[in-house]
Amino acid sequence: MFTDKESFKKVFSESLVGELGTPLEEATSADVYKVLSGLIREYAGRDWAATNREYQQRGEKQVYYFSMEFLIGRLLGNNLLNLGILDIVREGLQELGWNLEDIEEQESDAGLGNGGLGRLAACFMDSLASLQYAGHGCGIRYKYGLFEQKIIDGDQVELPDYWLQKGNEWEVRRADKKVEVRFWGKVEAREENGRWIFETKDYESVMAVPYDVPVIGYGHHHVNTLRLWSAESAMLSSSKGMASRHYDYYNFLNYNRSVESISEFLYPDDSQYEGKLLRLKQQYFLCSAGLQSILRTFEKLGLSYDHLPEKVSLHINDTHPTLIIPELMRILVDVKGYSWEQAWDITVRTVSYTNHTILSEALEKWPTGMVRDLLPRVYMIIEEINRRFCSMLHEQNPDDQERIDRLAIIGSDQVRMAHLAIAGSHSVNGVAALHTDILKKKEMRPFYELYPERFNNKTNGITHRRWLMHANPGLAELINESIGSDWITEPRKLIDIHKFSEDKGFQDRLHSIKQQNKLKLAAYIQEKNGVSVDPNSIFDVQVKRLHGYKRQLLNVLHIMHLYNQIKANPSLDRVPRTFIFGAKAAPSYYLAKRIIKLINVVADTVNHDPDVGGKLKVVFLENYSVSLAEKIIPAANISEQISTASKEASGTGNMKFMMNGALTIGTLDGANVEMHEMLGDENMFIFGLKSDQVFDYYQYGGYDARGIYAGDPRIHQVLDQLIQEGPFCTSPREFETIYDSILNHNDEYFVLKDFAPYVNTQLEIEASYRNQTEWLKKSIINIAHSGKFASDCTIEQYANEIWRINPVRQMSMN
Ligand code: 26V
Repeated sequence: MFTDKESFKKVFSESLVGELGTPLEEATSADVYKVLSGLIREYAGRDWAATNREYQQRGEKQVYYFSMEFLIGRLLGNNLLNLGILDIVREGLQELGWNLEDIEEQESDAGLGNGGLGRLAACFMDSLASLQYAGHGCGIRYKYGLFEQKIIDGDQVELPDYWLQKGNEWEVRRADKKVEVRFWGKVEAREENGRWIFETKDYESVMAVPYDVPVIGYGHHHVNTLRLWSAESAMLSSSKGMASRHYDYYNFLNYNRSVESISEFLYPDDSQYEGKLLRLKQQYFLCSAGLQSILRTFEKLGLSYDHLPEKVSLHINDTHPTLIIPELMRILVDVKGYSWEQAWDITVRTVSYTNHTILSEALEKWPTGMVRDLLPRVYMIIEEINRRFCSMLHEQNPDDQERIDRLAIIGSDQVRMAHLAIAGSHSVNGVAALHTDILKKKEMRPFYELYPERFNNKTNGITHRRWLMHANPGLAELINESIGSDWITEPRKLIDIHKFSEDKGFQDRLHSIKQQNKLKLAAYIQEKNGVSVDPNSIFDVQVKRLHGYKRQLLNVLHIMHLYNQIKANPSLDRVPRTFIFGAKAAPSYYLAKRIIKLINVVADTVNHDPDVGGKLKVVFLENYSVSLAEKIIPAANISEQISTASKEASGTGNMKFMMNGALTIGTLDGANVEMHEMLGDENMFIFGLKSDQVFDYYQYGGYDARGIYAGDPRIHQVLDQLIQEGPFCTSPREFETIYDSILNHNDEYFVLKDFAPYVNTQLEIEASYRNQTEWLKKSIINIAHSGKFASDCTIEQYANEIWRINPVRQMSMN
């Protein structure tokens, strides 16, 4: 369509004028965004169709990544980058009087995820396409993404995120591919020719309509599909829909409302499981719709279902899509006539599962009554899976009923989704070495003993295309000039910049790139928060969901302590710091919301106290999101990864900061452990309890938060400041809940235990920052080692070790 700047300008101007019917000069940024993104979608459209044709012709094995969340953010910039036309378009627009960055700002973030799990799915989509794998996403097109956060008087207020308001140029509605999903009803069983037939009567029908989003690979013509399902009333298209005996007009209206609610919003919790019927409906909706469309495609190959595992991999992102297992069993047994044993063999060989958390409160357990009512036939199948699983355990060990009860898939009137996922898949992976180790040795130990060959590790990764090339073009350019551009397709080659770690020229340029990024962020902070921050101060950043185990509180208590020190001695010689936070709290997580308030109160006090004299600034940036992350991370000097050891399964923010040259202060948790193995103590600031120590305290006791409070005057002071009127407390007991969580609930996350080591490590950081040559050397070494955490490497491992697929190099290029 266009191969150079001039042809782009021509095509673009014509489209703009043609679509708007107004002269070029009258177009707004929003107009330009709309026309440009439509044009790019069309531009990629031919490759998309060609890729799909290729898949059909070659019958290559297809991977389907099922996830309730895809936190993809904005697409325009990354699509231009992957198509190789970013420069042409930027320069072309410039000459027409537009700035590409301003145009990109017009796009709403697709915030269809809570945090790490959803963002991982998005990075994986990018890597699958860029490595030319036949891998697709299967998710839900929520009308409302994760809530928009406003900070009002220091408190979080949640607003609906109607991200589709301005339309979505990237998606294509495929009404021709819609499928029916059935809920409720009664199962009737009868025997026919010696076979049991199960038929569900009086069910309620919902139509699932797919919206396809192209996933454009980097540097070639490979385009995969992210298929997002939307729920629609079945009444409009046929007489199906609600069970007919319930029909009347008011019932019809209720039915319509209940159908549309299925894909209405994303559940905004990321670590607190609640047995909500609507959430269960969403999960089955995704599994049933996704599976039907996949099997339709499979059937075109004309093979029997015995071949399914050779042609299809179904991967489930956490337990949320686990119903894919009984649903596939239902289709194979009830519809395709397979025996239970054959169907089970096919299912297990087709499905694989990733675990993302060991937090017990996040483990999904659905009340049996709810599953039985909503999905009667699926529930019968789960019961049968459970019956056979338990009798297998019984055969192995008839005397150990306790073991059977513990491992059972159904127990205490609940369906335990993790147990079902492990029993029904051939691969179970954790997301960082430590996490997988904990799964094997502790959390899932009996399952590991049962199926050792199923367990494996796949350390998370991030796409360097979004998180380095797009977010930090200056740094990408410096790397290109120093070692060439091979790292772009082979990110491990980033290691080649290691040889520049002591190179003055490289260091100086890295420094000036970081400074420019900091200046840009400083301008953003000035605009949004009205706070002026010193670009020469250390930008110390903690951005992630707000949760007790992530310990934003440890960070704030440290800031309060620094403030107290400066107040006591205003001439104290400290390197100026800007503490930057971004975090959404689950709407119902009261303690987390109090911590947001505390950060904002501390910010207010610190930023306005003349005694502090610019040594400290604290900024809470509202509405943390993918696009905001792209602004913040390239500007960071320090990355805060300070979770209670053992609790953060992997973390992926840690990798993004590392790739952008920030140094990490962190605990030995999640993927920090693997970062530390590569970087060593010199290039990473490790502190605090190790996971084994944490487990020991939980198991044997011996931790006494009050003792630490009594023994450390710094801690005593900051905790008292939470409940006494003073610089951080305008009304007494304002932060009593926080205070209580530490002193009256014995500090579940060991904030006080790690406080002193944290303070000391922050002092080391300061000393280190004073020596810029040493600092820049460490920063370069961090970037050099970050290639290991590119999601391309992670996806290669999934492809080789779990899915067993090869890249599909296109035969016909146009
Ligand atoms: C749980 C729930 C429960 C109720 C409603 C919505 C919802 C949504 C998500 C979750 C699961 C949260 C698990 C999760 O996000 N784990 C994170 O996964 C990242 C990617 O593997 C990893 O880097 C983080 O360490 C881990 O916390």
